[in-house]
Amino acid sequence: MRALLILLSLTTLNSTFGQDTPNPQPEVRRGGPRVFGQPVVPNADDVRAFPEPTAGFDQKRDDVPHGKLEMIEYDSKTVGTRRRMNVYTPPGYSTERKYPVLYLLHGIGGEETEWQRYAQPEVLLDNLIAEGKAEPMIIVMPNGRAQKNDRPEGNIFAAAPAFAVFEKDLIDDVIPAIESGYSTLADREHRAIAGLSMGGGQSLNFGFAHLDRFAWIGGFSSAPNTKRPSELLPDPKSATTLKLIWLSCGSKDGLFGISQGFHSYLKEKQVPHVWHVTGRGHDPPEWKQALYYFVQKVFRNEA
Ligand code: FER
Repeated sequence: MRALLILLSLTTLNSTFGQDTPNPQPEVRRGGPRVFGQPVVPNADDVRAFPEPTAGFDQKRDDVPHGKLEMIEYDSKTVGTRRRMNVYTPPGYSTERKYPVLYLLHGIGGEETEWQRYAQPEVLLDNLIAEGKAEPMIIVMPNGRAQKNDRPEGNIFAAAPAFAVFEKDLIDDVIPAIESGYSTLADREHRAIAGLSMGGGQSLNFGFAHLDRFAWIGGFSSAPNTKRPSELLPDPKSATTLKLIWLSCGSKDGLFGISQGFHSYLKEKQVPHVWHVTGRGHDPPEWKQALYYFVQKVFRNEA
């Protein structure tokens, strides 16, 4: 269904965003549009950084403590509306302690419930925290479509500009609301940003533009809203202050070239980063395992 929607939306997409979007748009060829862009040209280092997770990693367990998911509202000065976000607090969450925060962004057809539906971050985190494999953290899943009607309705590609506006909403409205409503460690070393597809592009664009705010950045299967590598990181030396740059993608994903291109740039500039390539496509299981490994690296010194 998602693929169908994307297919149907493609003609409008090219006329609407072809001029403004920095990465190449899917080309329209005789015989129909090339959904999701360029053919994948694999390189020798396009390999897994992490194994397939072991069975049960995503199963809710009765023998571990559970965190909490809650849907909250905040006033968005940027959009001029009250907006919703889904917030995970870890097991035993207490105002006696302060927690690091991961801002986790959805894809072009999603909204604030998408990560919950695709990957159940609350289950992954409860299990990992119980095993001592992830730091107790707050996970904020906002709505990255910063416009008055933020539902994924109609031509979902038409809302692409609102995904760029979300930079302001995130910095001016979302983060302050979280930091006043929850017991957080409010410095860059305790703030991470990651997302899938459109949200991966947002995470790279916003993360690198705000190195003073985020020390951990992850792009999963990042979409063509991602800025070009030299725009993301014009001064590679500035990346030395980052604790983690994570890039992952499935080798069957037609958007692969975007992640691969940024990885090649980072490699050429000798900027340390994680490059995790699976054999998957552009799909929820890809993002679930990416999140599973990403959360094991953030807020830990050995990352
Ligand atoms: C595009 C192809 C895919 C695009 C965005 C996407 C803005 C996003 C996909 C997703 O979020 O799953 O050309 O342009």
